[in-house]
Amino acid sequence: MTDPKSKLLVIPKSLDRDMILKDAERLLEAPARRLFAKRALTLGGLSLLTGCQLTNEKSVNQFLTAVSRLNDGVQGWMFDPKQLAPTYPESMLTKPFPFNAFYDIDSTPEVNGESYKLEVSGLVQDKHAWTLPELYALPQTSQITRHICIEGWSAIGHWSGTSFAGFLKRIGADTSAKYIGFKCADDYFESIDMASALHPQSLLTFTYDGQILPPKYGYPMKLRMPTKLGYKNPKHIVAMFVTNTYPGGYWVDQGYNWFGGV
Ligand SMILES: Nc1nc2c(c(=O)[nH]1)N[C@H]1C(S)=C(S)[C@@H](COP(=O)(O)O)O[C@H]1N2
Ligand SMILES: [Mo]
Repeated sequence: MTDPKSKLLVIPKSLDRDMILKDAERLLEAPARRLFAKRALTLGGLSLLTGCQLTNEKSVNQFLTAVSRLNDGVQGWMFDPKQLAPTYPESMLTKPFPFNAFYDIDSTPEVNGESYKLEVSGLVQDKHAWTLPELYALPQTSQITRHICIEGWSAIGHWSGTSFAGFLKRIGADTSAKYIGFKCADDYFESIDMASALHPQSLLTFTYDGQILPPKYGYPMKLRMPTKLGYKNPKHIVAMFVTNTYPGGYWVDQGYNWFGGV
C-alpha cells in the first residue's frame, strides 16, 4: 500500500494554483459538487482523487482531463436508472421547436430514406443493417419531454419511436459493455453510457409531433434522451456501435462534460 501522504503535491511556482483550481471546479457539476460539499475542494485533494501530480503545463492538462472524468464518474454513479424525466401535456409544446446544430439550418444534411440503412456493429450478435421500413415496424411509443441545450435554451417537444433498450435487446447487444457510439450523416458523433441507453425514456425516434422527422430535427432518426443534455441526443444517426473503448463525442472532445446529464 502506498501512503497517500507520500504523494505530496508539488506545484512549481510557474503554475498558477488559483487558476488551476478554478478550472477544476468548473469541471465539477452539481452532483459532484453536492457529493464533495462538506469537503473543501483543494488541489491536493483533487490530485489524490485523480491520482495526478501537477508538475508542469502538460500535467495540468492531464489533471483537468482526470477531474472531468471524475465528474463523469460521479454523474454515472448518481444516475438513477428508474428516475423518470418530467413529461408534459400537448398544450405545453414549444412552437416552433428550435433547430440547433454545429452549422446553420441551410447546411442540414439530406439523407435519402430509400437507400438509408442504420449500420450496427461492435459487441452485438445481430449486425444486419436496418432499413427504415424495418425500423418503423418496431413497437412505437411516444413522449413529450423537455430538451435542454447547454447553450441556455430549453423547449418541450413531442417525439415518437422505438424503445432504445428494446432495440438493444433485439440486436443482442452486450449490455455489460460500457459505451454506445453513434456516427451521424453530418459528421457529428456522440457516445453514451449503457445505463442511460437502457433508461425507459431513451427512444430511437422517427417522428416529430406526428410527422416523419423533418431534416432539421434529424431525419431519419434522432436518439431522444430526456435524461441528457441536447448535445447527447444525436440526429441523423447512420451507424451505431457497442464498445468498451471510450468513443468521445463532437462537443465532448472540445471540452464538454461527457456524461451530460440534465
Ligand atoms: N447530427 C447532429 N446531432 C445533433 C447536433 C448536431 O449538430 N448534429 N447538435 C446537438 C445539439 S447541441 C442540440 S441542442 C440538438 C438540437 O436538436 P434540434 O435541432 O432538434 O432542436 O441536437 C443535438 N444533436
Ligand atoms: Mo445543444
